[in-house]
Amino acid sequence: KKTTTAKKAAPAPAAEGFALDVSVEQFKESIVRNLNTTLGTDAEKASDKAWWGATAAAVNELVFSRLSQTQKTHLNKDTRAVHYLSLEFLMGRLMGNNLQSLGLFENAAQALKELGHEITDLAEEEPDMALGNGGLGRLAACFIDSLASLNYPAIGYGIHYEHGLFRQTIQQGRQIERPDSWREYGNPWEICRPESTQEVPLFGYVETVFENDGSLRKVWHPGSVIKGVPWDIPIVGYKGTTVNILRLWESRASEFFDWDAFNAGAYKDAQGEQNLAETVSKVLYPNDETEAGKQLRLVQQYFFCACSLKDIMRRYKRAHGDDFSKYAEQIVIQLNDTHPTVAIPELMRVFMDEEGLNWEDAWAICQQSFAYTNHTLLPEALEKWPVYLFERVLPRHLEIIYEINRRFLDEVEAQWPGDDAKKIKLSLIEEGAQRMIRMGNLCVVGSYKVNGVAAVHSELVKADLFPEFYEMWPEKFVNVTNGVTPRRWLKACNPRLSSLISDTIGSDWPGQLDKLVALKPYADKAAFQKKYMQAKRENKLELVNTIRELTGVEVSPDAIFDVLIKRLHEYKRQHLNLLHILALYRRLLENPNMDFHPMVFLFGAKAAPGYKLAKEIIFAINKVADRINNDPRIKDKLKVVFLPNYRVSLAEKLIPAADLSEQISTAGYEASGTGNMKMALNGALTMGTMDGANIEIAEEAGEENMFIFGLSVDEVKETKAKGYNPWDYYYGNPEIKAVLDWLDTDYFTPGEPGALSAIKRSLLDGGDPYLVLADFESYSEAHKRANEMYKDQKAWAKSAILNTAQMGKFTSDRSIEDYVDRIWSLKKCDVK
Ligand code: CBF
Repeated sequence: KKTTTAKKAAPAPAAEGFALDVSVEQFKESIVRNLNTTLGTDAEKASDKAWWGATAAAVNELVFSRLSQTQKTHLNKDTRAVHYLSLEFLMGRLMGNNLQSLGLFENAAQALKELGHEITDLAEEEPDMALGNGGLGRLAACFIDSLASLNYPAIGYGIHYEHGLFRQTIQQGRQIERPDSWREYGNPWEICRPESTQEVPLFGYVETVFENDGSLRKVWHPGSVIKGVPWDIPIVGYKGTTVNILRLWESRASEFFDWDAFNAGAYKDAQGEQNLAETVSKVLYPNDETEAGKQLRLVQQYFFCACSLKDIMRRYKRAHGDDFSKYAEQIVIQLNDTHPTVAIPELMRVFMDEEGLNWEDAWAICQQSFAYTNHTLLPEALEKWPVYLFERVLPRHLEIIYEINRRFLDEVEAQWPGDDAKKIKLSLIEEGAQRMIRMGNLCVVGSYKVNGVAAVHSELVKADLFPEFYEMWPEKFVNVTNGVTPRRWLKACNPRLSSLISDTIGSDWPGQLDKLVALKPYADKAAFQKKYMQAKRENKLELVNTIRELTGVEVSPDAIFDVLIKRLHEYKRQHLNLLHILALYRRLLENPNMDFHPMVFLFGAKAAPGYKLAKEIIFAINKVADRINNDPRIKDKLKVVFLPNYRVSLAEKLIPAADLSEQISTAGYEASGTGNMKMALNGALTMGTMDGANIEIAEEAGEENMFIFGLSVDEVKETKAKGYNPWDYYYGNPEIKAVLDWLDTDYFTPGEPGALSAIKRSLLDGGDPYLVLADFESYSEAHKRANEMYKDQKAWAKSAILNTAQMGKFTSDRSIEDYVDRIWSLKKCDVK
């Protein structure tokens, strides 16, 4: 659906000094030519989609030459490179980003205008590339942007899913999942590379061959082989001349069609084989922070790891032949969470079974090549695979894991002689009725570095998750705090604020975000405050239109826009926000003239399809929203909006318009968060717990420029250790009791009392595992402070500016430099 452009259009960004020398006229010529030669249409009859496609083709004309130049340079210089293995890359749209990186956004916008089109409208034609669930996948996208922008040789490897994260619609308040067919009509940004196709063995059995010299050799006889076809997405570095690639593997049947089976009348069998192979890259698993545990998921993991390692090996051998002594010098493989762990035994298998290396040499190379990023402490996200499943799908890998484990347990014995409890705890195999492989442990054993994603999280990784491993190898554990690319998350998504910043302090900040600190002296200046708040207001006006178009709800730009956008999960506590909204509603019903600045509560969230309570929370938000938005008694002082189908392109509209950024996870549960960084960068004040990167945001922005509430990490632990009883809060706080009891009535679901009771049940009978009730009062107090402060627009503007000014640390460029210093040891490689 198209979004009407704002009443007052955003200023065209200033022409970039580094821009390619492509004039508006040349851009026009290229677009019109591509309409004709690439899209097979012409300016008179072309649809918006065709105009968008022609513009993409015009951009590609500039990008592809840089891509081949980058590849030639990396090959000639034989550079060390990072290979970022991730099951998820949540890319969003690419047009705006690519144009920004080339410095040509302004010329392209002008060219399209002269051809009768608004670039912002055409941008809506581009489907989001939603090949990820949430934070982890979006982080991977920010990282490959920064790697290219900083001229580091890097490749992202992932899966070319036919269907990305499901499209969410809301029907009668409930989430309905629909397939996401992002490339139904093709994708102009990708290039198929059939010449680099790989074959991936699966299933079968392992034969032990006794050689004449008395040695043993293992031969894996796979039961099936599938093909991996690579699709390359060019990743255009900001300002730089580097264009790296994101290589995504698509699965295909190894023989396109089994003609013999077909001719013999076994049409179904032939078809069946092909279906199986093509299912592998069919769909992204929609579980965020929950292990899926299904055979297909394991096959996906192995498929993309095996293809990627073969690709890495092909490139390595081109430069070094069979001399593997330089492998770990040239290659670093970053495991984005445990999802690609199987790459470790796979590389061992390749070295030993295919390249003839002995165990010691192969293991030494592996241990120096892999590094692992942990993104969560949640037990349900820590992957474990049943041994029987592994044995069926990857019999040779299971043998290798057993041998890694045998040798590792010898080290444990050396460290803690005779301590069997330690061995049981640390073993790569969890014993029990169902024997399981612990992928996290395998990652730690097989990697030379392990990092968490925010300071507090990295400490908890050492202290709570892997304490014994930390004792064994303290130097392995490091922190790299996450970051976000300021090109997408400020420059492109918030042109009003970006122009104001560039006009005030110059235009270097997108590549050097710490330059924003130069805004600090302006935080007190009335004239700057006015312009800053004006930009925010215009962004809010634009969002008002979007909200109306998407939901029909009318909201006022004068209200405080309170934004909670992230995956739906109990630990993220969307229900804490909801209970507080109910409390505000009650207070307003009791006293409609209460001193209260009007608020609009905005939610965006997808729930994993099988996560029942998360879906009930979405339902409850929508039902409460219906009632509140249509209640004339509260005189529009409160509005609640659930925006359907939350995704990157919707985030780009919400973030610039946010006043308050809700970051309200139970302390100790959100590893880092990155939405918190994006919103603070765009001048929203954080309403947050001392969790994940909120802690570092507070260090940078100043606690006085945020609304901090709730139990700290240690207090959460203490509360739980003492024996937390949510009923104490229910009986101890009449407001909590009233709002929870309200959910049992039919006030929000006429004729259906109890339709929203699931939340109350989980909080009381379910023990409130995420301490929602314990934090309620402090959350409510923090909101009172925020509401009060908003009335003083100058004070608010000052804090908002200070947030923007002090977010320099949270650029993903800094994260990448930290990875380079602490883990990757890469050298920049200039591309002429
Ligand atoms: O590190 C990136 C993000 O990853 C998660 O989304 C994840 O999938 N485990 C975490 O939940 C976030 O805290 C983190 O920012």
